[in-house]
Amino acid sequence: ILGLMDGFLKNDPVSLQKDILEHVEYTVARSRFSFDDFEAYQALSHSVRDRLIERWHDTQVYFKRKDPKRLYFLSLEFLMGRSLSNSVINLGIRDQCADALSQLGFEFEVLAEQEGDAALGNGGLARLSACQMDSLATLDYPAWGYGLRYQYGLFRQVILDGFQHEQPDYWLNFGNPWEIERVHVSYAVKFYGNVEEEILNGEKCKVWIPGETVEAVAYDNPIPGYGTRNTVNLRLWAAKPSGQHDMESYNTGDYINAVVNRQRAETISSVLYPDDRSHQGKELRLKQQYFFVSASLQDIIRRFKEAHDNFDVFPEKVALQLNDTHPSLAIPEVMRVLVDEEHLGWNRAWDIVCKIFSFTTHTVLPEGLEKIPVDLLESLLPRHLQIIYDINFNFMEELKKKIGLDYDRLSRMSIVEEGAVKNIRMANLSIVCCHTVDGVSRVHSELLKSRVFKDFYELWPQKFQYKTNGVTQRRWIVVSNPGLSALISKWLGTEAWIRDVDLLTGLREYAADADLQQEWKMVRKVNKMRLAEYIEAMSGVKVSLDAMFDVQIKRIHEYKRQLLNILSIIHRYDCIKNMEKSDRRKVVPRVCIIGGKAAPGYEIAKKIIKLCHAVAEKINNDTDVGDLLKLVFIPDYNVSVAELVIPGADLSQHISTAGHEASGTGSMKFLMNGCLLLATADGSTIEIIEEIGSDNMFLFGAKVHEVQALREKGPALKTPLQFARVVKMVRDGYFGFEDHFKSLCDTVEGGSDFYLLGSDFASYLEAQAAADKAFVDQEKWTRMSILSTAGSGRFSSDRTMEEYAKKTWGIEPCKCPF
Ligand code: 26M
Repeated sequence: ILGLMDGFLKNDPVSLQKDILEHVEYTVARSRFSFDDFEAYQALSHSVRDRLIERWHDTQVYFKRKDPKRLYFLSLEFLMGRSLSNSVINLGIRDQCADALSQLGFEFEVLAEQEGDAALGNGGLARLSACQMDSLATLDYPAWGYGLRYQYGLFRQVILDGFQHEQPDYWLNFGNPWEIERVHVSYAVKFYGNVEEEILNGEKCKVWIPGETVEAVAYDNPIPGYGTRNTVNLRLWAAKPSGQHDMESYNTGDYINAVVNRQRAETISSVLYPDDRSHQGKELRLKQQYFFVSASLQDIIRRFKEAHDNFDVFPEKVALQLNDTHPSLAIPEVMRVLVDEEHLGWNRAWDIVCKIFSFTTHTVLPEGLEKIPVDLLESLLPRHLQIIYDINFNFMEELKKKIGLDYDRLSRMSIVEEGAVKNIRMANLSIVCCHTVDGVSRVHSELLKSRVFKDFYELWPQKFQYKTNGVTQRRWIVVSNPGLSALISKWLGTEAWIRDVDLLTGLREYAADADLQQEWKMVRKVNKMRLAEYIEAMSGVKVSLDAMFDVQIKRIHEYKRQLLNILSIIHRYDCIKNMEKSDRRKVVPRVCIIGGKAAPGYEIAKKIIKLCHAVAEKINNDTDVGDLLKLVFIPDYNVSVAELVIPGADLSQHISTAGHEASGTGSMKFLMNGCLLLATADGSTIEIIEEIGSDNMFLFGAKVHEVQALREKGPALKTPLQFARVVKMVRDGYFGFEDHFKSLCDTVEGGSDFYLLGSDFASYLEAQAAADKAFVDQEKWTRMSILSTAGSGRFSSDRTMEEYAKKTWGIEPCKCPF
């Protein structure tokens, strides 16, 4: 072992500098005497990559030797953001890198800014996967992530004249040092064709004769743990033309067309679907799902077979986690492989399937549940459709024995939805076949049990669990807020909280300490300055550092109620305008910051973005109001923008209509950074209240159990006068574009108001006033801020992953010893 250790790359600044210069010359192919920031970033990244590869390799060899039960985390989306800062911090070489660079005349921070985001996902679900990978690595779990290597990530949002436009995110343009292409790890994935019956050893069996083959090539992304050598793998698949592709056309002499058709295979992994709510039953999306599932399972089964020759131990070695229903074709695929290819027989295969799969759902809304049209599945994956029918037949028979011929209930629970278009209900398939169905917060799980999946809960109560989401404090404090990170370590007298986040509670005893308060305010002020500079650069708006920075950043959705926020900003503006000049001194200055992308086909969400710009235009140019109120929209919100904005926020808003946000994870990032929350009692906020107390945040609005009754009241509901007034201002064209905003106003007036903006408005304004009042008392505010960070430990993804490992996956840490 000592001999091997000698071979390791060294991490002192001199060795790092030597490596960086070598990469400048041999990898980037520039002169070591002259290279720019981007080239320096590339060379540095390659030096870090080398170190990642070493650890990755050792970890994988060790896993192979120990052969523990492994977790395979299947997700169509991972929002990794940037990798450089995160990697050097987890490797423990941040300061050494900075030293090495400064002697070369470069600044680490500046180089880190050169990196573009890896945005292979939409929002909450995708960033959650990324946080969980960081925790799995840090906690030494023998885990693998599997996903798709989209060539185009989530679209770039460009704002022209206040309207959102989408531009392609061709993120691989300048190469990606964080991935390792594995040309030799590739699998054939098949589509289309038909199913034939064969007699094998006197028994009838089904054979799928596919019509098209595409090759899946592996790209490995090492994920380093913090304070451990363990480095796990995130394997993403790219589609490449297969050797067997369309030989027919070659033979008929149409060479050019054959090559062109071959190239078309790559479209499968070309683009991420930018919708995070509707499922439109598109063939390409289904192809993506199966492509990724098939390649991952071939890889997993190959690895298993290298060490074992009996599938009965498969459940002792493999746990498969489905991140929502998107990868749920894995279920019929495992059945197909075990029955048709491994010839285990249906019952033995089914027994295995029931032991290996678990499933987490990330939505509350029944319309968010994924369905696949039977026609589509039949043509693309004919054998899988048969298998799903067989699973459903067995399930229906079993169910009839238990509940009798209750046809309503049988048809609600069926995996197959009958109707004008026949659909496969992917959630029902997942619940039937998984041993555990997890929600992402306590209240989410209650809603699943009492509404969305009530029938299933009554049948299998033991399957339904929840693991409240969490985020990684490595990225969301240490990487994004180094000032606060150092301050926390100083006052706790240790950096151990970076691995053991519950230690943050130790800050509670100093919450009122004048020295900590002073230092805490300083750190926050520096973060606000950085944010203010960014705002000015992006929007030209100058903001005052004395104002309260009030932030709402997340995907734009009606249920997340950005419109409620904008309407209350209009109200605030209107109040200031109508105030006596002398009273204006009492107004707490605010900078309202909104950011987020709307799905390209989501018209109402796009109108909300336009309204935000129209209102901002009016307010920001009103010299009468000046610094008392500003509104800025931050374009192209993504992970790296979040890393800048969150540490600089005083107040953040999480104001979904109660019962609609399954969990919410943005709130946890703000909480860790000492930002106060203004929120409804929804999703994980309910659990945050338990940790930090309701008097350390600003709560408002209807509760989950009140929403139904309020909706039923409908038009009879009294909405406050102020609400009608601000909506009328929009309708009457006070901000221009009245024709454009009419349909937007109609969503909250005239008896519709499905998301209850009107009925929550008065209580929202009260919460806003309470926030203003608290902000005036900076000592009190700072204490609340410290207590927020101190109470954030429970919302670490370390805790979530430990719960999954113990309760759902049955895996144990496997720590690489050197
Ligand atoms: C499905 C089919 C086709 C195209 C896109 C999709 C799709 C992609 C992402 C559907 C939903 C998607 O994400 C849903 C999501 O992000 N849910 C959020 O998950 C978070 C993590 O659990 C929660 O905190 C949020 O409350 C929840 O909205």
